[in-house]
Amino acid sequence: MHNSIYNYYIIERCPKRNENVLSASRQSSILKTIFKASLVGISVGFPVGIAITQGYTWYRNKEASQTYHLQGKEEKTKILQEKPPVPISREVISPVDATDLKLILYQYQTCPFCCKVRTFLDYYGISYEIVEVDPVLRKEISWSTYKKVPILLAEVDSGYQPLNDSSMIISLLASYLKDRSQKINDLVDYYPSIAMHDENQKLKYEIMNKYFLMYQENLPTKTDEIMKERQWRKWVDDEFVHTLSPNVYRTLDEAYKTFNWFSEVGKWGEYFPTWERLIMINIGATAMWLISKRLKKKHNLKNDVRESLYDGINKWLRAIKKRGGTFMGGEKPDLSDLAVYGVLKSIEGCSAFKDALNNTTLSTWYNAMTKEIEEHSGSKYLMAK
Ligand SMILES: N[C@@H](CCC(=O)N[C@@H](CS)C(=O)NCC(=O)O)C(=O)O
Repeated sequence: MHNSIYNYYIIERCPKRNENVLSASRQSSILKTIFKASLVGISVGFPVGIAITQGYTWYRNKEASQTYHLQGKEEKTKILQEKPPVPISREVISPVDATDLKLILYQYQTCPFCCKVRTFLDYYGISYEIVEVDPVLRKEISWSTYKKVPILLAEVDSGYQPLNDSSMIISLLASYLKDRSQKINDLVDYYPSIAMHDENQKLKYEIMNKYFLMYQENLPTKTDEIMKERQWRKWVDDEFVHTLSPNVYRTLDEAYKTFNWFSEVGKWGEYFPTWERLIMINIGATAMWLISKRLKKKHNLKNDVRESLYDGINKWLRAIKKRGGTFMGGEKPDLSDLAVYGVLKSIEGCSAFKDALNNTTLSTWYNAMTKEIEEHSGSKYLMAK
């Protein structure tokens, strides 16, 4: 494991890891299914169970029809006048920060999406403050209508602009770094959050253009490279990240080891009361071991889930080889390199990661990436404003 002066190497998983890869609606439907099954089996008997199930389905359909008219509605993230009164957990100060950005990252240290954002910030040598969110109570983000992490709060002229979703955060900041005449709060308008229904008719908000950089007049010439970068970033979110959970919670023993490692590197002992930490480890490990079996099916992973992990890594490495150069971006990492690295970093202490190093040729690219990030190589490309 790598150490660094900034401590950004700490890799954990989301304590509520199910929510990385499983939509909130899917999760609650799994829990409700378990709950319904217990009701049927344990106490009330088969006919009553069917009645409850039917009633529940009717209720869900009714609920869905009530939200249906919201389809297409845009949710605006408003600028906050005041900084939320939440204590900062720690600061990451970069001596090479060439930007004027003032950022607070609300995160779970172990969440792959949060790791992705930190990887981006660290590569470009941008300083930021961190608020570690309590994954059980989430009171640190009670000021936000968006209930997931990461959330990045950027100080702007008129207050504090919340930015939601890791890929949107990265695209927006990358657009800003390319042309700093653009204002953060203006750039937000290019990434509207639109209401739509998922496969379970549950209302959710989808962020438009989240893999797109806003170039304005300075359109890039190498459009094929831009498109490739975009596709790989989407692959990370849509496919690759889904191979992680079933791999780190493969057996109950592995799930416990993973959660204990999260607790250790995430300093849960410091941030959360003992009872909460024990709940997070015990319930978390057991629940995720169970849920990861469903995730394995949902995302069509191979029977031996390690094979799916290696397949994903090999697909990525083959594409780099085909392109030529050390990174997908050639001689320097692009946003897709940072995305793949970010999510892999989040399993660095798990046996799945060690197995991946032993069974693929990942280490060459991974070590080169670690060096780039620890040296904040991206800061070379940023000029002082
Ligand atoms: N698409 C989002 C996904 C973020 C996400 O699912 N985050 C998880 C943690 S890893 C979360 O906050 N889930 C809600 C919860 O923990 O209550 C992104 O890329 O930022």
